[in-house]
Amino acid sequence: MTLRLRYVASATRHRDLPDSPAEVAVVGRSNVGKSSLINALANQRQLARVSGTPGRTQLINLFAHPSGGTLVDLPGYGYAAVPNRAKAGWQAMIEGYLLERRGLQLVLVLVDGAIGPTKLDLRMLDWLRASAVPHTVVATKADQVKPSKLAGRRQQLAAACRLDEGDVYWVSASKRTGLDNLEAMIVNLLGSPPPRARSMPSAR
Ligand SMILES: Nc1nc2c(ncn2[C@@H]2O[C@H](COP(=O)(O)OP(=O)(O)O)[C@@H](O)[C@H]2O)c(=O)[nH]1
Ligand SMILES: [Mg+2]
Repeated sequence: MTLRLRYVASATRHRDLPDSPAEVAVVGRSNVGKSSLINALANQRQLARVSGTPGRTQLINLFAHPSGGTLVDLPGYGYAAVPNRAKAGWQAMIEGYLLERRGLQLVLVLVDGAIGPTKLDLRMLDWLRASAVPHTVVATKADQVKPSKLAGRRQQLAAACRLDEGDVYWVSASKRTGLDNLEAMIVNLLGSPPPRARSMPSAR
């Protein structure tokens, strides 16, 4: 299967992005494989730029599906060489997007399958839970785990994320494994009718 995506726009602030009726966002630390996964799902080599230099994708990148739904590649977190002031800026950018973006249906939190969740991944998961932002964990680079270790690693990673094993998607962008289930889930969300209602403070 192929997720039909075309690049639409990039922005530093989510308010500058075009509206979306239904959106799925990809987050994770720099180098976890966000761009590679989007390219693999779309079956295009250069749709989302794959960078050997972590931390370079500093923009919110928006891609559109024929349904009208959209997919977003968020800037990666946790790149040590970035100055604190820039880190704070990125955090505000990502948090603003996650809390305020209308039409957001689901956040895919990418975790390196070979390494397991980092402290920052766990912090992101805690924050998403506490903020009641719908999310799912996707373990990347499954090809880097020895087949004999995979069953144990699946258990460990899910437990570390405080999830059931069956709730974690495992994918390899390079070997193109595990993509069909993920794609079916994404298409289901992008094709779905307009956004979940956001609860607003009641006017008095
Ligand atoms: N072995 C392996 N390497 C991968 C996979 N996905 C991404 N990578 C590599 O991980 C590095 C970071 O990938 P990238 O997609 O740019 O990560 P991003 O910073 O999260 O967008 C690149 O060198 C990729 O080639 C995968 O499924 N398997
Ligand atoms: Mg990237």
